[in-house]
Amino acid sequence: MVRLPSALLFILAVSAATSFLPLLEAPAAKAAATGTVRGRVEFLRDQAPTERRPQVADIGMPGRRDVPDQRAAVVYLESAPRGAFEDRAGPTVVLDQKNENFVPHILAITVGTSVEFLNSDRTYHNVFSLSKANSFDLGRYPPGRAKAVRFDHPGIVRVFCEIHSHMNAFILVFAHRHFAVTGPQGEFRIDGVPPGAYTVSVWHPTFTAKSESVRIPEQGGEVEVAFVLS
Ligand SMILES: [Cu+2]
Repeated sequence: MVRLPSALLFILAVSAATSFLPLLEAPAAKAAATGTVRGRVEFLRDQAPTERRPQVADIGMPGRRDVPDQRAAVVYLESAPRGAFEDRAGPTVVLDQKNENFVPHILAITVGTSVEFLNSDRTYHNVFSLSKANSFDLGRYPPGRAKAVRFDHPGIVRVFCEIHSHMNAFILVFAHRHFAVTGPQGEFRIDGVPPGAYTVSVWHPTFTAKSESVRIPEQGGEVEVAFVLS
């Protein structure tokens, strides 16, 4: 028979004893329990030729960055859980203008966020929006300058440039923070969701919106959702 060192025997004895006391650990674990809604957004059909994504081999090649990201979608919870409205910090995010494109093409923010429209081009731009809740017109401004707009109302804000008709972007303004813009592979992740039942929806500029029901269990954990847009 293998002889165990006495120190190891002691550890085994302690762990055996504590395993009969699960109640001691439960409160701490329960207080921190939130869940994650994660998954992927895929597309059933191809989009316009402009959807071509930059490849690693293209880095440094001219013209490639002029293609806006046509695959980006926004995934969000339809109804916000309790506590979702408490942290309106009013941050600032940058929406760049590069090679006569808005970068990113799709931006998702919370109400109270200021968006700085930076001009990184060598030409003038004139950013404006006719959206009902958040209309603005920044006028013409030169390279290197930035002008900011604070978005105080939830909704979808379509953004254009008065000088370059092909320039457009979308800003989704949410009344809560439970949303995510999809990554390069269509992946998304919404963290910090309290236990409960939710409707999770996906929005894309040209594809039909979709919704799924999810439930974050009491003990927290990850829930996976797959969207296929057509
Ligand atoms: Cu422009």
